[in-house]
Amino acid sequence: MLYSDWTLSNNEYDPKERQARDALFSTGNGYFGIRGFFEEDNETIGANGGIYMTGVFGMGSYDAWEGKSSELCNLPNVLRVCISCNDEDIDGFSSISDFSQSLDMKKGVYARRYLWKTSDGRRLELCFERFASMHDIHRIGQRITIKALDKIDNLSVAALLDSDVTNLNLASGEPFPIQPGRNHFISRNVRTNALSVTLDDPDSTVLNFAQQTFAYLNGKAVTGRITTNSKACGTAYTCSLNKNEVFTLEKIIFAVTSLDESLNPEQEIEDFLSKPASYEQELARHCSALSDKWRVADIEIDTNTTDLTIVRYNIYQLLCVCPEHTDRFGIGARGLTGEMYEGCVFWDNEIFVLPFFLYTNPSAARKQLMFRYHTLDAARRHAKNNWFEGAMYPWQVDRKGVEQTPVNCGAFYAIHITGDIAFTICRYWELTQDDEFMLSYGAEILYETARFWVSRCDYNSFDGRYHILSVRGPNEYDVYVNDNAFTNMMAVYNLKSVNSVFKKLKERHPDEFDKLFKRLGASHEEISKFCEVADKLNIPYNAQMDLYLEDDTYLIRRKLDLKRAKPTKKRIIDSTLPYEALPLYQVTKQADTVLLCCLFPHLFTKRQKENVYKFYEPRTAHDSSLSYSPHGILAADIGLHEEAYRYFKESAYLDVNDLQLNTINGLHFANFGGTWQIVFHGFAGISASNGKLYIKPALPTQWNRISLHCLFLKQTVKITIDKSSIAVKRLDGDTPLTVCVNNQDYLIDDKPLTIDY
Ligand code: IFM
Repeated sequence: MLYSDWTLSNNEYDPKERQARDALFSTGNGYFGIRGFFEEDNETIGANGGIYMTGVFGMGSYDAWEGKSSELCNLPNVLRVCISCNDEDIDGFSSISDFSQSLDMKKGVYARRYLWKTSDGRRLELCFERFASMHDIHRIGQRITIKALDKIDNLSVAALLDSDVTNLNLASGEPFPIQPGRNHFISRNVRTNALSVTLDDPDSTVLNFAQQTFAYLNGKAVTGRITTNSKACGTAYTCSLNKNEVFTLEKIIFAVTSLDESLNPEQEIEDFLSKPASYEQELARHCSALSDKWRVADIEIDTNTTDLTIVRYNIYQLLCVCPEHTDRFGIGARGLTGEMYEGCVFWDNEIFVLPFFLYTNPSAARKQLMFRYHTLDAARRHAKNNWFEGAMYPWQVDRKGVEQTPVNCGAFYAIHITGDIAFTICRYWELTQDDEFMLSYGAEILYETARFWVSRCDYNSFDGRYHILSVRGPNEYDVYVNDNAFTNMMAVYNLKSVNSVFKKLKERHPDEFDKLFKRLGASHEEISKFCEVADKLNIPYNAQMDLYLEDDTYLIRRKLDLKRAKPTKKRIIDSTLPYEALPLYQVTKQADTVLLCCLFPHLFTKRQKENVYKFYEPRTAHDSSLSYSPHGILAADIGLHEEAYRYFKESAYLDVNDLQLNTINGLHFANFGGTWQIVFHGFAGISASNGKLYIKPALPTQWNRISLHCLFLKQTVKITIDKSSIAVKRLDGDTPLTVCVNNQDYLIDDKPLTIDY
């Protein structure tokens, strides 16, 4: 892989790596996610493309908790192109040379190039580029340039909208060849350059697509002919090319679905078709919209490593996945870049992804939290169906917030997600002071989830403590345990938050607060109960070791020889020991108590954090992509600079190096958010608590300086950190902000301030 400033590229064509690279070179705009697939491929699994839309799910293949599962739907391949040269199809790639593919993250453009030879040795240079518009999210641009390096008598290029696709089903990768998945279209309507399909989901969602194509020979327009069959439509062009002549195809695609807030999708399609689009204009608008996002999101790093580019790559993918246009859909664990986990949303979103948005684009974070509000009824139903009170957020959800984990696969235990959502709601409020959100939505979630915890805790009269039995914490190798410290502390936070949030709301908005209190059927007795359970909830801790324990049995389990259990990159459960064996051992699949120290950096003493890191780090298998970043953050916090940098590398380059061996199934979005967090919370050492911004830098030796923007209390702050000083500048707003460095508070008004550390 090659790294240069804003561009990630690859110059090797390796058929075995191709589908993993398709995921790596994904692009998107929060509405579409488009893998880096070869649009001219009509032969392999890649012929199915790999284009997804946020919230668009078809019928899945197994029984979930409320009926059939759903799965992220692979859309019609709207980028399909059939190219033939002197009657030979360009879709077998064995004879290509000079291959390159690159992602320009500043422009948001994915490009590919290679040379191809006909069987009688005539050569063509083919270049492809595409973007999903950040300006008008319903649009995709595609440009293909074909240059004849020898005379070509007959070049034929058909630009199609093709519904003859199935899901990729790349999880069936072994044994090769990959078996295609389902086709989700129960009916199709094919017209001139327009196509609509109806999905097999319970709502019979309709997706409408249209395209405009423009072709040029050496810059002069060429006329095409309409082509349609029962599944595809498009425009085809033929021409002959002398040596060095160039054929160019430009195409703009437009999509609108019955899930959009559009009153008349058909009319929108007609409007699109009737106004000629321009590729260059769409591209320019897209680049400018993306550059607005980069203005706040970018992190500049002065280093002679490739880290600047890879950090930008991690951030770029977060920008591409965020559905800023809606508050109805959450961000899935693999975003819109693959089908693993059926496209579902997990705690990955709140704990790993959203911190990036909380500090760089709070309104996008609010929309993600609103997704949880819109699915609160599903969480209430989930609690009731499992004989609990209040709202129990399911572990893995589709757009309706319904549990999608296969039945009997542990979702019943994975309840920390409920506390994780409550935690992030409080973080959002603390960072933005968005009282309207808290009064109208957030407080209701906090109250209902607190009710859940009370009904989920058990009181033991022998020790006078509450306990949470039978749970699966972040360490999923503990099939289930009692009193997982992570789960219990999130529950405590959730339970206590009701009292503290309500006090502030009452103070600031007495009338609205009274209405809220009534609406929730709240009572002071119930709130006292929340506090009582929180105060008496057992948090496993060994006083002699000053160590927080993952659960109540971790210390008495056997030691596991990790070298033996994990001799390769493969997960333990995929190589040496079955799931059932693991609760016998002191083995942690992914950061658990370590993560707790990252979420509550001001709660634990330095010694406690060191003890947690030293104890759990050697016992952690990192068999999940969610493991590296918390280790990096905590290592930075306790001054283990080299360890922190090592974990940063694992996290930042995770998909590029296919560290988890499953990038083919989609990129790891929690890890992208985690990488950002290592830089922001770890290396820059920024955290917020009680209305202050804390800065405790821990720059890696390989980095000389970092410079970033963050939003805090509705104001944008620019922070530049070098080896010995911190420069802070407020860029907008007029409220002085408090920044705390080395236990000293500094007031930031409209003058920049430099603080030595
Ligand atoms: O949410 C995670 C979980 O923590 C580990 N397994 C994968 C899930 C989705 O990323």
